Amino acid sequence: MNELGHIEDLPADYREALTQQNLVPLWPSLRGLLPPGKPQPRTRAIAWSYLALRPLLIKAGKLTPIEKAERRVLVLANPGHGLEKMQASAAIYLGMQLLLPGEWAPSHRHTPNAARMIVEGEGAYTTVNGEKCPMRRGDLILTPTGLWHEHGHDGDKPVIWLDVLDLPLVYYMEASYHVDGERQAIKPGRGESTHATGGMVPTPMFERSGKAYPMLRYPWAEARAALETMAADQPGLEAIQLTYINPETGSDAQNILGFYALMLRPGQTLRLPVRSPAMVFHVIEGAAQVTVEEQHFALAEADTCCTPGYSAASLRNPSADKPSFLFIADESPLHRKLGVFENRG
Ligand code: 1HN
Repeated sequence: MNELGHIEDLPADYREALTQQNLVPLWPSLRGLLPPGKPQPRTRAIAWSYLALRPLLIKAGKLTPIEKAERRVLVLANPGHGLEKMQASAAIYLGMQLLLPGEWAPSHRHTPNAARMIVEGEGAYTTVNGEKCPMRRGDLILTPTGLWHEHGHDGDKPVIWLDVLDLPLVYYMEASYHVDGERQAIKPGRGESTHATGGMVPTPMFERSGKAYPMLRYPWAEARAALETMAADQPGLEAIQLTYINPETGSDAQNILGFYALMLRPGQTLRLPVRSPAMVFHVIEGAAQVTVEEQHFALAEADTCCTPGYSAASLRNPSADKPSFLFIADESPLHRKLGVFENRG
């Protein structure tokens, strides 16, 4: 039942005749294409230590001037895909980017969607379509598909952030390209201050903004406060989680990847449902032990890990007295739109 013919079962001259006509027999590959019961992901559960990568990123700052690099990034590559593929999962790219005081990463726009989770430092900012977004630890800043973006740094210490892009998917679709631009003029107006009031959106002259991406910066101070309120309000609640959304539509903040903030109470263990999308966990504050099937990862602050889809994972906060806070990215908006999303409980 599980064994179909091998390519070698076919006569060599027949195989050669097929190749000559650009034809391939399906049956020797059918079980690999459609494995029984569940996919066999290339994506491996893997963790990247911030303590280990930070000196290498700082060294990149000495080895390569920003003018030569344009974006100075060490990619968090999943060996299951091959490091050269530079992907964390089928659809997720992760990179740690360094900007030094006074540096400038010039303006461009591209088809893949990007989001940044700020890990370290003060004084840097990203300008997205003219909107100046200060970068502070734990902030989530979106640079959705097609929007101009550039990074600057007025502070006096290195700034480091985690880039999360849907690049592997957009590249696979042969839809990935970029356009270079001029330095952007800063426009007045800050989406996060006008859209961050829960349940309300601006309607100047009774009309909504009509922007596809009205909110570009999600300040950590507000997300953290909302998680703490949720935890205090519902002492029996297990998963203290918020989803980053587009406040105009209530949909996910971006079209392809989903973003979430999660709080673990002191000592809490949270079993996650087995779902089809791959996930990324990044520790904003505190620590987290991630168990995926038989593997264990002890994540410290600023560490990042990813888990393949269809895997059983649980999260534990090892601290007896401090909550921990995680940033999560996943592929669920993509899976839902494609109709392949599954939650197996
Ligand atoms: C990009 O444009 C940025 O703008 C960061 O900071 C990482 C990785 C791949 C392709 C484009 C940025 C990127 C990227």
